[in-house]
Amino acid sequence: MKTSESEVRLRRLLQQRILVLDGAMGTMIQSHKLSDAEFRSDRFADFPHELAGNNDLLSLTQPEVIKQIHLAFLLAGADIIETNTFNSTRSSQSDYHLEDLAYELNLEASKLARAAADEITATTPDKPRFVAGVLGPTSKTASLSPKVSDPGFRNINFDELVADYSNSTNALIDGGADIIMIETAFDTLNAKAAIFAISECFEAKGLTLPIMISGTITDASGRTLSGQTVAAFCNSISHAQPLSIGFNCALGAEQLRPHIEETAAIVNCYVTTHPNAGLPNEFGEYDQSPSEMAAIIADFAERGFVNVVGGCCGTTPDHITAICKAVEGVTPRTIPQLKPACRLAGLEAFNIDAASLFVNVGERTNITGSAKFSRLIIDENYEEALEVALQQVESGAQIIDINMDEGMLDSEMAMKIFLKLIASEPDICRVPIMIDSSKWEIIEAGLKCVQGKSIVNSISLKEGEEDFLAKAKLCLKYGAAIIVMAFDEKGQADSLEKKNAICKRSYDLLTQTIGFPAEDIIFDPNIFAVATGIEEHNNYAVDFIEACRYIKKNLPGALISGGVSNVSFSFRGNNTVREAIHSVFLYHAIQAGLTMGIVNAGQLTVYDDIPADLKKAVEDVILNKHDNGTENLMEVAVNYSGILKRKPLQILRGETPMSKNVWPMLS
Ligand code: THG
Repeated sequence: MKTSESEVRLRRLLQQRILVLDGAMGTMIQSHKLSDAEFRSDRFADFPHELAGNNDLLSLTQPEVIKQIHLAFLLAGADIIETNTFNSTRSSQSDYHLEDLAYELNLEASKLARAAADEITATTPDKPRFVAGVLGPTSKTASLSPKVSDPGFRNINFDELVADYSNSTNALIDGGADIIMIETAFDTLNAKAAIFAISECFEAKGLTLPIMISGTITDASGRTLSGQTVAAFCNSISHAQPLSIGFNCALGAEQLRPHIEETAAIVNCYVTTHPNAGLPNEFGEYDQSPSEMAAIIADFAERGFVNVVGGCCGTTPDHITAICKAVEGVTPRTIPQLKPACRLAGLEAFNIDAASLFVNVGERTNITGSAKFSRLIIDENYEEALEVALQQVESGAQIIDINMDEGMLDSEMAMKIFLKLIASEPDICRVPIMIDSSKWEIIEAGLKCVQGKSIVNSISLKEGEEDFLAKAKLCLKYGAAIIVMAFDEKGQADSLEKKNAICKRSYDLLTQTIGFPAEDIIFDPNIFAVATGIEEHNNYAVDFIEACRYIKKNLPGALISGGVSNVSFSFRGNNTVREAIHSVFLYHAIQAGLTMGIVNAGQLTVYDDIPADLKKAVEDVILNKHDNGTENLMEVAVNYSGILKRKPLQILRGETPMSKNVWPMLS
């Protein structure tokens, strides 16, 4: 796809200096004190609804006013001006019954800004000016319920937002914008819909523009309206590969300081901030003076936090002039080299890197893996089903796997309902979600309900390369990591050779054909049951463990997962023995490179607590040491039908580096 000339110019400038955005459109419009008749002009003179306050409409009815405001900010020194389109989505314009104007509003606003920028660039060709086409947050939130009594309710969904943002983005591009800016994002799911729409528009038009994303933090807790921390927000939108990430609006520059400082340290793109002119006063106005605001911004610049600065509510051309002076000659922040990591998020960020400890994924919210959960979902007892999820998190699950695959159920509906309900439970949704289904439709429906960065469980080469890569590309657009099963056109890999070959083929296709980041690929080389009495199954655990070693060594950056409870299926009914099998299996698989396991988070037995005779019998089976391992384990197992001593998983979590062999030291 084509990179625009203006992007090349913009990126060159960003390496040289701190760039300046414009200030508030709204404040400037207010100062014109336009009458209702002026808002309407001839075209909307007889429109039967109130239009005063619809600032975006002025791009059509008072284009000169808007252009003059752009010119004033450009003359004040702004390098980048923002289109007057903050509310030009269908969803926001529907408040004025003008949703059908959305395309035209974006188009004309983009043209106006383009004309103003070009006019000033012509006078100072050494200082080119840029137009950022603004996509606002809309007046609705896709991950929050507007009804306190109905937490699963939403007044907008992902698909509606994508359609809305596509329409706006196309118009902004058609009008000549250099940049697309997702601004004042307060619900990350809305922002993710915008990212999805933008990438579809770019594909359709065969071009790309730089994307700037600016979130907003609305209260002192330092979280977005939808409850995410700064780091979680950054992880959840990084798949846009934005030119910049930053924060604007809300509480003013000083209040943004810790968040901008944090952002500067954790994102590998440019950092922006365009705060309000201080905290609002008792009349809801912003009265921080240009010099006061510029002093704070100057400090951000000198500390190396920022690459682009500007103003939001209450800022005037005088503020922009002062900000330009404040950052002139100050070295822009250098983009840090981040270590490779799988950066997931719920309400909080969860990063997995080479130094991470073994990661527990809760398995109990699986309708095929738990009779209890299945009954609750079929009975539509979602309240208690949420308890199951909460228990997993409280017992140490750092991610929860959710599976609703069940023939008797509308699984897609159940997945959507459950994920929306989870989104209202901060004690659950602080962790990332693993969306588990054998049906792509269910996975995709799930992806449209989560604001964080999730894991898709799973995709594979089962239906061929084309289908595999199409799904992987969609995961990139939704912003999800992926579990790739060792499964190809011929079936599930049941030998080490097949596991290795399929994982290698999948890795090469993903990384080389579509540039999928290796850190977001999680291989699952199939954990099958051992000790089944069938001789061909005896080496299954060994093959899995050896496949882990192979992936770790040969597929750099990729992670490894598996459904641990599968391995002990033949001992169903004897939990003591099953837990011992899991513990021994994990002990060896983690050393071989296993990153994470889908486990019963509340019930992992400590390796050292397993009685010696049981441990030996289990180890012989797991490592397939001799032909009569299964018979031997069955004999030993009859002595262990009780409960083994358990330790809270938190202890395990703190002390199990994937890379190191510390399990025996735990007891
Ligand atoms: N790989 C990937 N995803 C997976 C699996 C995998 N998802 C599903 C499954 N396998 C992992 N999850 C479970 C969940 C529960 C059990 C096994 C695997 C389980 N359940 C008990 C049983 O069936 O005996 C519980 C019975 C009950 O409580 O009702 O063993 O391999 N990528």
